[in-house]
Amino acid sequence: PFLLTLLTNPVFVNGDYWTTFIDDTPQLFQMISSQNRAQKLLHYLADLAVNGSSIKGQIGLPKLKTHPTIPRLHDSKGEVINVSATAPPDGWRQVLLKYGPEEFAKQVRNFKGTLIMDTTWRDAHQSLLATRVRTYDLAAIAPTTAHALSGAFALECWGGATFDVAMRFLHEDPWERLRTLRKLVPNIPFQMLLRGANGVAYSSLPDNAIDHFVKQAKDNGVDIFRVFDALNDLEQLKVGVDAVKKAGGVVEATVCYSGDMLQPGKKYNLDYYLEVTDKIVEMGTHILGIKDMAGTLKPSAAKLLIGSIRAKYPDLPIHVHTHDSAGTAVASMAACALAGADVVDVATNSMSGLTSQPSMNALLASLDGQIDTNIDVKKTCELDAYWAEIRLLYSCFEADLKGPDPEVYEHEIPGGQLTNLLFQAQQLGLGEKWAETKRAYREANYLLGDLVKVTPTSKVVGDLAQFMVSNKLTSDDVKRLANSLDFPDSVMDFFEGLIGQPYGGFPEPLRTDILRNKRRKLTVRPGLELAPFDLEKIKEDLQDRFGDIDECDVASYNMYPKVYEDFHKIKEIYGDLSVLPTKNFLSPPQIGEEIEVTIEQGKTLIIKHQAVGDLNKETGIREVYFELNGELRKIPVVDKS
Ligand code: 3PY
Ligand code: ZN
Repeated sequence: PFLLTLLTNPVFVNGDYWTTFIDDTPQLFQMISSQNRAQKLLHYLADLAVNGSSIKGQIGLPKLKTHPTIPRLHDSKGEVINVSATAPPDGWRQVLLKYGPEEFAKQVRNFKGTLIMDTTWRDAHQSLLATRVRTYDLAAIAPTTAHALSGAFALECWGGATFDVAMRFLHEDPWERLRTLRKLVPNIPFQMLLRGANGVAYSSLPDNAIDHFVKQAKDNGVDIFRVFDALNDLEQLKVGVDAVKKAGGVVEATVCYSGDMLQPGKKYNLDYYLEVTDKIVEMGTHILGIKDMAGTLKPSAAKLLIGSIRAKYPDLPIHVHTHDSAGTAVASMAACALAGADVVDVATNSMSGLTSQPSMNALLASLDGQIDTNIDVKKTCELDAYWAEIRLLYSCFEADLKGPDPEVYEHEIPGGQLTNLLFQAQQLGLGEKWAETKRAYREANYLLGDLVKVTPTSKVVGDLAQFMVSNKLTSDDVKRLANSLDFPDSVMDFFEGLIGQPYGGFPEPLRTDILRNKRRKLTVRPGLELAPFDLEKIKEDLQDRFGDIDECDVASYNMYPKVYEDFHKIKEIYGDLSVLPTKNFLSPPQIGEEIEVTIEQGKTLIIKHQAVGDLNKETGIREVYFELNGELRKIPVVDKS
């Protein structure tokens, strides 16, 4: 009866059950949480069978109707490599573990050639598939990857948007992802993207929360930290850099590249980048990162920029990141390699191009005969077969971008955001909406003083652009009406100084007009105004509320308190959803379909979907029938249709 009460409660029916309902109805919540893991998973599958997927951003069903197959790798003699039973060859991680960050960086610099970092596990799917690739599919290919890419500088696999999205939309624990992958890949360094003083959030946290977060990241498997600040605000950057130094990680302090520096009159020109580089070198970094998040670094600019830094700093390892939005990224990364970059970013072919990183094998082919990349081309092609299937498995999250966007040099929208905005415009019918959004983005950027645009400043520009489109405002309108309009929160935050100080200062009188007397005008970094978190107390509170929690939970909570709480509540209802194969996470089970779920090593559930019962018109409930390891189970589900 309890369950029926729960399932027929209007709050539950309306789908709001993991927010207010559980807080207000603890006894029901406890009852559900006591159910066993298998039963909880059945609830998820039953709900999927009756109501379809509720994963945010999903349109339709995966195009791949099977589970992806793990490709076989062959050694140089053509023999199949048993990747699970054979230890992968030693890689750069062994160098790091043996000699530490300084010597690791030195050896990377001394490598005669250019190394690659594969971004497939982080930025590629963040840019193409709304960051939706799950641990399940990463773990499945990890042993093969450890063999195929054993010569790579690193795998980018964590941080950026993946942290938030894992918990918020995939209902899985990002820390568990890190630990799982780490166990499976002992030989290739792991890299993460850290947003300086923001950690992996959208605004500053107290410094001690950043230190705490980075320490957990290092202890759980991250080796190299690409640290950036969205405004190249060095005070903000330093918070992240210092945290990584304290944790003993490899520091890759990064300058963000924005716009095409070759265009005359640009605010961000060669002198600017050299000045930021000088300050980063002064700050102390093992590696210099150059982050071209919109893909506006043309090959000739790449040659000039990398060549100039190389000439000034012969011993500084340089690692370049780009996106292929304009279609020129292979050429640009080849130019970087030839100009003396030590590492460049690429993605596996099936997850490359468009708003993602350039294709790994296209780059290797471009450099063939000129530059050694330490990579076995044949194995990477074998590995890529998996990602061709994964791309289809996650097709329901893909914006339908068909080719390069030559306007990126004008609007300068970062890769991931370009896909997001396109996706939103597609929902509204694309056409003129998309052209309008891009135009407004460009105008918003200039209104804000021509910003370096990357999370979170890109969100400020995007929000202002959408505000202008929906209120039919031109730039002149915004300036004229600034003291009477209600701007989006992110714009207010930016002008207050909560995201840091922009190069060249804030545009006036716009700042004063927009802030009026509603907000302060910060002149120092926001973290200085924040009281340190009481980490012990937070831990105790979380323990009281959620039971078995650790330092990683504390770090998750610090970054995203509400997302963390919701994640926990969903976990109490459905159990650990990360064990479900993706096909069964996203698409309703078919009658007669058998689903194999390994809930822990050696413990596999065989779930067979039998039937969906008729709708009980009084209660709005349907019974869903499964066979669980041969036993019949009946799950009541509210039909939300
Ligand atoms: C992020 O911060 O998530 C980014 O990918 C920035 O490029
Ligand atoms: Zn990127």
